[in-house]
Amino acid sequence: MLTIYSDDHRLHHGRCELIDGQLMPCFEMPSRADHVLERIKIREIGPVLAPQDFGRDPILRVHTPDYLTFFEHAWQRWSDMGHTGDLLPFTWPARTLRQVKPRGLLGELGYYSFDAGAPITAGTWQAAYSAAQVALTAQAAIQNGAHSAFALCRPPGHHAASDVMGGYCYLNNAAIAAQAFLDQGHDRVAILDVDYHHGNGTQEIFYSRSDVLFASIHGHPQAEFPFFLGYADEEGEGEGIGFNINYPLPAGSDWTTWSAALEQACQRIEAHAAQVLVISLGVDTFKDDPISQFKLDSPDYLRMGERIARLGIPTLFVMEGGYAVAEIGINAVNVLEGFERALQEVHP
Ligand code: Q9C
Ligand code: ZN
Repeated sequence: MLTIYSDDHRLHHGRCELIDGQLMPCFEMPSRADHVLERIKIREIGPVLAPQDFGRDPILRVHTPDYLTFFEHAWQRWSDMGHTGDLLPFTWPARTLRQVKPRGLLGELGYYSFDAGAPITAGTWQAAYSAAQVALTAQAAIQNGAHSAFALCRPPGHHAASDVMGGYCYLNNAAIAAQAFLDQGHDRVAILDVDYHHGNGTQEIFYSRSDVLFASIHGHPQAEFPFFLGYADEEGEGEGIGFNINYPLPAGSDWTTWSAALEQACQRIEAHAAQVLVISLGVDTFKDDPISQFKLDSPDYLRMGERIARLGIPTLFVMEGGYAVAEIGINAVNVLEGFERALQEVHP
């Protein structure tokens, strides 16, 4: 399987996030991608190529122009004000407040974010832009006939909505790739989000549409980030009714519970007759993940890949979360290896 990877991810390295009343080093760190890349090479998964540059247009198919412009220039504005530390929001237009965009940088940042988990540093725009190009380049490989490809994106994307950042995410790499498939002639795409956290951004982007089926298996939002989206009764709206499907699971869920949801999601994807599949591949479902509460073990990721392969649909894997850095490579690449192994069983 082809992997697309850019060193530009290193340009994004947020300093701190607030945990337990303390500023802790960001869990979403550059070494995550390094470990996945290293494992790709050790296991000889296939070639690793740099992304092409498809420009801003395919990103603008998913994100609003004002959001993109704000994000691109936010660091320069911050640094022009004399700041050197990470740019982080601290006031959001929650209930009781108006959804009106202010003029100053921090007001605009609050308007364009939903939490303080997405720091903007000097290189964040370039890293996120390149991650989107990584996804688009892997998408192009499938469009040109590959059965699968792996977009080793960092920063991740699935919490980013059309004009909102948060949850370590800025540009929704999986959504941008899914939209590119539609724009290049496909009619029915499915996105299966297996990250531990609900893909609230992806859900928002496609919520009123029937061309993209969105299915997500995740920690129940009653008790888990992002808290305010991801319930089972969110089924889509308008044309999109029936094309959004959430599988919220309780803390402590293991492979038995998790794989039952995967089975249901796979059957729904088959019913959609998806021509192409995008996997939002988070491995923060791992038992030793430092910020998550599921109990998947490393061999379970092989089975996950096998089940996905049995759908028989061209599949784009897009890297999302996973914070047990020592095991992130094994777990993510196990999904790819399980996928390829199942294919070899069908076509030896
Ligand atoms: N700072 C992804 O896995 N946790 N995002 C907030 C307090 C946020 C996870 C903890 C978790 C975001 C892509
Ligand atoms: Zn996650």
